[in-house]
Amino acid sequence: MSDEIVLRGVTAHGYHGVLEAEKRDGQTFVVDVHLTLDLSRAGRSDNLAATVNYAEVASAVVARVTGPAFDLIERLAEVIADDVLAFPLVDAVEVVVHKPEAPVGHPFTDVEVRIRRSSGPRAVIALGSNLGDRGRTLSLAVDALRALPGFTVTAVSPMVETDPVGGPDQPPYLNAVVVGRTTLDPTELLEALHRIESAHGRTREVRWGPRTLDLDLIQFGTPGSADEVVSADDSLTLPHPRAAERAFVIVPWATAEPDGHLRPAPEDPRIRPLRELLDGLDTSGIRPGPEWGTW
Ligand code: PH2
Ligand code: MG
Ligand code: MG
Repeated sequence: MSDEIVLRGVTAHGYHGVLEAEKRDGQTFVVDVHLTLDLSRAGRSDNLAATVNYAEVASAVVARVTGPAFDLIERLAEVIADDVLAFPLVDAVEVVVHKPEAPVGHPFTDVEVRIRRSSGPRAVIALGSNLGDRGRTLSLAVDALRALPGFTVTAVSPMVETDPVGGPDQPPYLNAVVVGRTTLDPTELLEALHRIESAHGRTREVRWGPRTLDLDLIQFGTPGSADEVVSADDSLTLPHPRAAERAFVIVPWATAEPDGHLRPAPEDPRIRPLRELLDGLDTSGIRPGPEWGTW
């Protein structure tokens, strides 16, 4: 897949540079952005939601050029690449920052820095809490995921309140699903999830018992594509072997990612649309939860 959107020559005045005069007077910066993403769905549907709005990309670029000053255009290019990769659907980006008025001390026509970054595979994480201040804990967990180096949150579902499934008698859960892109490998991501759980008082005790915070890695990579990780390993089974049967995972996930797909089990050859899984599930134990950001 090699579709691209190319936005060239976005021009704005900024204050990036090592020299004092550059920070004081500023100069013109010109930025080109090449986005790699699958445009076939937008091409078929004629729907802006199926692609990236290049006007929004231009605004993000201008905000960085005119924003807080960096010494290096390498740094400016890097933060622009991060911002662009945070747009849903973007697989990779090339950012070129030109500084045609740079104080080079000799006649020259242009200097540019060109970097290429890829957003890495997709990862789906299910969040649950049924002890303590559940909504606050889930909110803090999403904040921790947003702050996790090597992980970019691309979608967050609404919270749902759910009857407990399995395990001992226990209070109802709040559940949610976060979808992101990551340059971590699955083991590194799982370790990061465990660290976030521990930071919220999670101790690993009764299986399926009550917990302050549960972060489960549901899927890593896109099912059926080269970056999908399928693993029957005991310490990390991918995709999560029970996710397909759990309305408390599929309901919020399908809201966050209406076009999502899941391979129901590592050995299962059939990749199923979430909508189809949803049709076969009993969702009577799922209710709307509180709004995010009430904490
Ligand atoms: N998690 C479990 C066991 N049961 N039930 C609901 N409703 N939500 C959960 O997140 C949940 C559960 C084990 O992780
Ligand atoms: Mg769990
Ligand atoms: Mg767990």
